[in-house]
Amino acid sequence: MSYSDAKEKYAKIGIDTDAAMKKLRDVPVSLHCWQGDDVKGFDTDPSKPLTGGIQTTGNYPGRARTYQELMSDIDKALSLIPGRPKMNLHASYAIFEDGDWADRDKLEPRHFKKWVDFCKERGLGCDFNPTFFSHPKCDPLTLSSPNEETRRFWIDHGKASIRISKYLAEELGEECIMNIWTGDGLKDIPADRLGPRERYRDSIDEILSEPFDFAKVKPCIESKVFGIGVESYTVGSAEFALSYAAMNKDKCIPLMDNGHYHPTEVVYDKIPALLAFFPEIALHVTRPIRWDSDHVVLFDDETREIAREIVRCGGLEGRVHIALDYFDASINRISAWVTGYRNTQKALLYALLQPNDRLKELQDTGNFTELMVAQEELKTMPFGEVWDEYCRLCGKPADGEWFSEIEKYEKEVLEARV
Ligand code: RNT
Ligand code: ZN
Repeated sequence: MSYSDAKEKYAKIGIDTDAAMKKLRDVPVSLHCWQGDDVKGFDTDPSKPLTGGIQTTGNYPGRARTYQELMSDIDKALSLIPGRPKMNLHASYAIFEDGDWADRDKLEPRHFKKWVDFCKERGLGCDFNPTFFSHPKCDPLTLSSPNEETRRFWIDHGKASIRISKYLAEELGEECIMNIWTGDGLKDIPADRLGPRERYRDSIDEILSEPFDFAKVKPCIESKVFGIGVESYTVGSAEFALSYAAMNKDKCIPLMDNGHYHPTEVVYDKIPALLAFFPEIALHVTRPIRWDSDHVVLFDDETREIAREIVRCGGLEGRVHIALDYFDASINRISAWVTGYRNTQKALLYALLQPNDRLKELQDTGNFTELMVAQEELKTMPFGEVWDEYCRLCGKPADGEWFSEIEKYEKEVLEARV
């Protein structure tokens, strides 16, 4: 079957494949820099383990160790992904040269100048994340610490991050989503569950008192259920994060990571629940296996359903900010980036090729028999042809055409990193 045959088949159920592809090409999806180096960053000792309750597993050779290596790997990934990528940086990826090291509370926009140049040369926007983990001042609490000096240090880091996010947004001419996530929590049964949450709330209040234009910088609050080593109590729980965002709608938005809920909870159902109240929400798309394991995103039921809700709820019109968040150190890291990014694009394209108005009408008229038949038949539509055409339109390789590039890069570049 050719693309034109597929196009005709979709046209018969009222779908304009060209329009779907055109729409997807304008949707920003953030590529997370941290898949390239196992979330190590450049500001602390890379031999130290990650903290904050997150974990990378595996030791596949070729991890990027410097900003030059990381940028080169990102370039390789960018050459193999269709769509409209945007960078997503963590504060720990500040670039220090000539002894210009600064601790996290003292970071300045200039430490991200090289990233701005990188993004400008490639026409990319950039999102940002303060880094509240993997640092000697995690006691292990940060913004919720009872130690005032520690808490102050992290508030200052948050404020510095707002200034950096402003710089990124202004320089690159695209809004910067700035996500606040901490791994704050306790390993064992707490004696006080309220105190840390009140301090966390007050700390975010202070961070967001740093002036910024909400049209350019979008602070987010990301919740979590638990982390490794902090199994008994998470300060920034779902109720905490959502309540904070709901009470501060004029200056922040909620962020849902689909690895951060109990295993039978699904983020796709939470998307419309939140959109009934929030003008905008943000997502971290990941693949949790039994826990927040951050496996590479696949073209699986959960990802497809997330994409369907984004599309059906008008999320592509700027209401849902999409970012990837996973880190697998057990396979070629560039392939991990490319596979997850392409699958996210695939899921969005797949969602754009659904006759949503017709399906909704069947639901609203109580025609559940036909709704089931229609939804099932959609699954065998010739989606692959449209996907390949989309890759071609974006000037990127179709399926079956990109993996040899990864193998070549591994041989020529990654294997030399010893
Ligand atoms: C951790 C959160 C958080 C991080 C990144 C590195 O569980 O998902 O978003 O993964 O900030
Ligand atoms: Zn996340």
